[in-house]
Amino acid sequence: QDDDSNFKNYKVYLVTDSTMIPPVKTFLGQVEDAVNNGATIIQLREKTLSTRDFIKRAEEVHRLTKPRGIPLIINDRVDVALAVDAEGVHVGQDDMPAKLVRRMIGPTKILGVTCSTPEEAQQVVDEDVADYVGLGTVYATNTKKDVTSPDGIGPSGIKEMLQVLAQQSGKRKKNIQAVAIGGLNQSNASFVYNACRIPQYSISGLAVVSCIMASQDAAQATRDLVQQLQITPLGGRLEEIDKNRQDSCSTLESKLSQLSNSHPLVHHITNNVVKNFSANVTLAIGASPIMSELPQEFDEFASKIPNLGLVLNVGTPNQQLMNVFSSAIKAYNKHQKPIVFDPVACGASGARLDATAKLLNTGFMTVIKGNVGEVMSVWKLTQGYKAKLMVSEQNSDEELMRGVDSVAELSEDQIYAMATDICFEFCPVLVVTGAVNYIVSSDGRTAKVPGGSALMSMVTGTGCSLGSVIAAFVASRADGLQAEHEQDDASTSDKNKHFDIFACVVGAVSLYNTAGKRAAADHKEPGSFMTAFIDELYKLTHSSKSN
Ligand code: 3NM
Ligand code: MG
Repeated sequence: QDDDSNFKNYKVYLVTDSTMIPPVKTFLGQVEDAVNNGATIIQLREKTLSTRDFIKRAEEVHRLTKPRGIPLIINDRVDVALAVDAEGVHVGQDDMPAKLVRRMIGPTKILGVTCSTPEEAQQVVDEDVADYVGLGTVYATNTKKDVTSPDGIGPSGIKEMLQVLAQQSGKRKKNIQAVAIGGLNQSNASFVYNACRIPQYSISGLAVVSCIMASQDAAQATRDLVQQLQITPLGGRLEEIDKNRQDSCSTLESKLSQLSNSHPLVHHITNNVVKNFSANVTLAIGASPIMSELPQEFDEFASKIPNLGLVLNVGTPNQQLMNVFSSAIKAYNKHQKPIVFDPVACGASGARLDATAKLLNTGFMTVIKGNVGEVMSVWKLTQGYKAKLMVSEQNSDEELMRGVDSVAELSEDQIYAMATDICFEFCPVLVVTGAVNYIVSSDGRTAKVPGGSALMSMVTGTGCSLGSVIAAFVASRADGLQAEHEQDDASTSDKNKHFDIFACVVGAVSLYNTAGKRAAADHKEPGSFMTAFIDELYKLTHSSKSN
């Protein structure tokens, strides 16, 4: 019963790639830094080495892993694995069939199989020879070119496969472990690790390539990843939520000084109607706007500009813009810079909802912001994997929505329930805008911020430009989504990046609506309200300065 291989630690799974080592670093140096700083299992993946060089490299890596009790898995090449007596083999769907590999390596070596669909996962369950599966591609990646789903399948796609694995229990000799792979890094690790679970089954770890192998500091990169995987969410189920825990006034004050000290740059890919207004709002709060839809410069922006955030607003969609959105998501994810996603009118048509789903699975969104109608549409996308549950099982969320004929009828509890589902699947922090604004985080925190003024809905752009302010606040953190350990005292338990993002978002929403309220005090018509609103944003963000 106690099969040894089931007790391997898959939590921090490094897959190597010798083609992306930064200059002055060495392949073995990167691997050594990883195994000395928390990597729990190593897969040697070489696509171009000669057999002789592959074996030499495998021996070198094995000398690093074996004394530390870290398993070495060889990708694809059963012969190389046997030659160096590695601890296991990993095969993809085009490689040697798992059954044959098992026959060749014997019963005790570790065997892993890549799966991208529930059908492939089902086959692994039925064959009953693998110890673990690598599930992907979670988010779009440049590391592997020939993946089955280049856009990514997102946590929901992973959960569909977990559903299949969950049905194995009792039928198999040993439980199959699962790791998620594709586009994962320090900025999304804790989110994805916690999002890729269903009540009966959780992933055991994350597999990464570039965020360690291509890092200038592989040791720190590994420690950051380990730290992110230690974050456990507070629970986040509705009944456990303390609905008013966050004090939005004190949050705003501390976040305002962060904002004015950092001069964030907000890159907008937004709709044609609001570009000018969003740029003015961004300037008013002391941040800088940049408008670009040229994918060729996104990577340069994201890699070089500090305190950078992206507003991705799909309000005036077109075919070409979809590619622009995808490129931006990939670049900002790669460099771990924040994205505020605004799914404007995403429920307007089936095509728009499909496009929204595609973007949400292409990469990790730091914050999603929408009105109740948009949030309801995004919520529908979270129900995908549940549709595959057996009919006999109760679907409490369907229960939740039954009887709701219009958005206006949603109760506060229903809004929190939808928001929580979305935060478990698509983003660490969600903002639901309206007469009352709800901010919900995947770690279970929530805040409620009163709306500014009814006049705000009379000025086009006041909805969308909240995205600019949120992006500025989130980007004002010292270094985007990275380097949290440098600002925070290591002794506190609040090392949760999501918490800090949450606080930034609460600050942004508070500022925005306070400005709206102040502007409405003296201006009762939309035109003068609009200019007064910009003035109030300016005053609120510049008054505390001592110049
Ligand atoms: N397999 P990175 S994606 C090796 O989907 C591999 O099966 C994948 O690299 C799959 O962490 C992938 O740099 C590469 O995004 C993942
Ligand atoms: Mg392969």
